[in-house]
Amino acid sequence: MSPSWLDRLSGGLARTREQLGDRIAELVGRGPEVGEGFWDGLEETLIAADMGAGPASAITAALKSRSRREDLPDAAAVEVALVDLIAAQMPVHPDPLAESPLTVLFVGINGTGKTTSVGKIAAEAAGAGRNVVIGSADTYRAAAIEQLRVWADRASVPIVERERGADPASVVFDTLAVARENGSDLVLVDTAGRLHNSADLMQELAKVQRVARAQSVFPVKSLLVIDATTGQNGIAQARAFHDALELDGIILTKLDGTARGGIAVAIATQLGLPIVRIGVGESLEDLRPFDATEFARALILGR
Ligand SMILES: Nc1nc2c(ncn2[C@@H]2O[C@H](COP(=O)(O)OP(=O)(O)OP(=O)(O)O)[C@@H](O)[C@H]2O)c(=O)[nH]1
Ligand SMILES: [Mg+2]
Repeated sequence: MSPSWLDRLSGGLARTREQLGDRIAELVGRGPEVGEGFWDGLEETLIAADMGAGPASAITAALKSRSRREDLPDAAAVEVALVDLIAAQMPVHPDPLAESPLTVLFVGINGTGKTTSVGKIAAEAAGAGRNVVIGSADTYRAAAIEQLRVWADRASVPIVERERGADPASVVFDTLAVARENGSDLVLVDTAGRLHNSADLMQELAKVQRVARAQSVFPVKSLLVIDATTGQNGIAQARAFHDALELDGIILTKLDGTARGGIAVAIATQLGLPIVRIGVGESLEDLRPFDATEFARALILGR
């Protein structure tokens, strides 16, 4: 039997959990007279996991006040309380991808997991009975079109593509025409990776979005795909893309590739945008909706 999502999530977060767990155990092992040193150490540990200074400080302060009010007798009790407090930091949002009908643009810097996310979400949605069409608006590389076609075939979903070098906005135009013909209720558009500090490329993307908004009879959502291994730079990417496009959410991939998976907490608390999906591996089953409590448990307790 293939592992369940919770096993995959827990496995994906193992590197972060080991570091956090080791440091928390070390801190707790110093004895019952928990002093300021303990709290400073905890805060540093959370920052080292990339949760961000603000959330790390808020979580530490809340745990400190809880430990004064209640008796937290041992490491296990501290860990359970920590799970609650980490989860409580992260706002809950409805899943934007649950909306129907819908057009979705996938944007982000190079190599973050845009194309594979389009493929995985197409397969998931088609499996759930939605009428999906994929648009291949990454026209820079022939390989990008090929790669997306493989995913589309696997999901048995139609794909709209044009020759390499074509205007990405024109692919969006064509894709939306096919969606109307097919009576589709979910349009997923892949775009080329681009640096958030390249003004030309950001303008090109804004044009793609304008065409989508003008041509789509469905609401248009723009999701930024962030690679968790880029750490705090992901926050900077999100701010730049949000300025250009007004994002609707984040897909956070490659949490399995880092010991700094706390970046999900920083993103969830600092951007005011929902984390729509998280990725913990390359297979279809490794991209799933984000649940704050599930995530916090897997991060700290591993189950
Ligand atoms: N380990 C791991 N690998 C992932 C995850 N998500 C995506 N990948 C891998 O990351 C690599 C890049 O993914 P793509 O989907 O091609 O990335 P992209 O953003 O479309 O890249 P460009 O189009 O070049 O900008 C692929 O090998 C994916 O399998 C994840 O959650 N974990
Ligand atoms: Mg791609």
